[in-house]
Amino acid sequence: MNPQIRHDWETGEVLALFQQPFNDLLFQAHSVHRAHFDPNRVQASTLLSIKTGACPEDCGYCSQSAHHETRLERERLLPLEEVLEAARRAKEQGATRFCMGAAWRNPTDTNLARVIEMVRGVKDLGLETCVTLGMLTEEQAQRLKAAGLDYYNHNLDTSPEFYGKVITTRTYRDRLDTLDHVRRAGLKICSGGILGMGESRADRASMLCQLANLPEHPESVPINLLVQVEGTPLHGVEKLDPLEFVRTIAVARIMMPASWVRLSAGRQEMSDEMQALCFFAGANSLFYGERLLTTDNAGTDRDLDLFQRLGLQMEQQVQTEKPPQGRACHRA
Ligand code: SAM
Ligand code: DTB
Ligand code: SF4
Repeated sequence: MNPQIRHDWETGEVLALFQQPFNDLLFQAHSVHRAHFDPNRVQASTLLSIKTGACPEDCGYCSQSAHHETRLERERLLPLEEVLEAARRAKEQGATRFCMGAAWRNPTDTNLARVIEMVRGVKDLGLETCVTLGMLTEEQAQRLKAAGLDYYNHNLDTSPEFYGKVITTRTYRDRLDTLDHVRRAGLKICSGGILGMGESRADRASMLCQLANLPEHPESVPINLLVQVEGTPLHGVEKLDPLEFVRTIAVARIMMPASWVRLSAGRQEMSDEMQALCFFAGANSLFYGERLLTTDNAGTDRDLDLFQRLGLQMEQQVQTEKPPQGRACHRA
């Protein structure tokens, strides 16, 4: 067992990490990062919203909640071919994982069957697969695993203490239960949260404790900066100090040394310098492509320019596309 992989974090000691001088914190986080990863590599996932809007949940940050008056156009579950076309484009652009998101409280078994077809198709293109569909039963998680799904994304979003100020239609316990079902099914977990919702530093520390004290650390930990969407209750909330965001990335890196810390939503608002500090502090994966789910992402041209200026390499695609079924595979 690796003694650096701890599951017994307490909020007080995490706050002490946060409170260090910035340079000390970043030096510590970067040292941990180097001990576990190539510091000049980033993993890139591309997102697609496969079912948009009209969600029954009331998440205060979300453009897709039916409880808020946003300008979003709702869309039914996309046809398989449209999803595969987007996945092919993502692969051409260099993403290694394709992440499909649906605005559901939980998938029905009929909808899950359609998502399973998508997972199979994307996997056959030689991409890693991730889906985020809301709450799952263990049986549904097993069906996704059997279809070849690699990751399930389900965020804790914030601390248990702040949670009730953001979401009322689903409990923190519901989220932990879904993570448990996903883990029992043998899937990899992508779970993190959102910063800049008006939470305190103690809330950020407490959220990271929840993530790091799970029985196993999530393989991927997305740290989102709130994208403020007009019409949502969190639109207009006071913006987070960018250096506090960097500190949170650093603390996440120290607490979950072997996890991929994902610099997630909100990069469009971040300066190049802020992103560079996040990569130094231990962020080593991101969402890549022109769109997140319903909002704009930092564009690929800007990203490629930034990677080039920082000497960062994108993780390479390792799998190759499967040959069409029914044809023999001849080796040269
Ligand atoms: N409906 C599913 C669910 O909530 O589990 C999956 C999709 S949901 C959009 C995935 C995650 O995206 C949320 O848990 C939240 O952390 C993040 N997210 C959604 N809207 C966001 C926003 N405006 N800014 C930052 N992150 C956001
Ligand atoms: C995650 O933590 N962030 C992504 C992904 N997981 C599904 C979603 C970000 C959504 C940002 C707002 C939007 O585009 O709707
Ligand atoms: Fe629905 Fe997910 Fe948005 Fe919450 S975050 S309103 S569950 S789509």
